[in-house]
Amino acid sequence: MKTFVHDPRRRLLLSAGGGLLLSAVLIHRAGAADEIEIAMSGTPSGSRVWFRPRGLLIRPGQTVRWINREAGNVHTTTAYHPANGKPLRIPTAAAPWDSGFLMPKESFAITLDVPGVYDYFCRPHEQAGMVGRIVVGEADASVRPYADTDAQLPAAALAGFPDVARILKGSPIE
Ligand SMILES: [Cu+2]
Repeated sequence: MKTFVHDPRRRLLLSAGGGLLLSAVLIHRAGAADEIEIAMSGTPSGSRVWFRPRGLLIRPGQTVRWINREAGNVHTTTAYHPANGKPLRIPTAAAPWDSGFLMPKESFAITLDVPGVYDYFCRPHEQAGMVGRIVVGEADASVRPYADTDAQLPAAALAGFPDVARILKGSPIE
């Protein structure tokens, strides 16, 4: 329930009393039981930006929702895919996504069904290393995925992908 702690509705309801909080919890569970949040955030000055977690393991069919948790910066979540002008770094059978610019508090969700490794980035901040990696189901931990396209990515982006073996251990990687 870590994502829920950051929900601004909860803070409001907490101050309004326990009864209201209980109903908020029930609504949350009914509406987003299987969604996993990835926050888009950064330092107030914008000097550092990130997806959190940037490394995530999910089951096929789970939904991931990116939310812009900043007050004054826009972000995107964009799959590394030729449709987005980038090399392919998601499973070949998977559909690409591009959220477009998300203003503060806006969000974008997708459901990932095809097992494998998904690399994605933020359009305005790829050069600053704002990237993430999701492993859906199983993946080969012994190979470095998409190594053939590494040279086409900014160094800061490449440095941002957690190792698949580390993601497969199961704990979200900040
Ligand atoms: Cu960004």
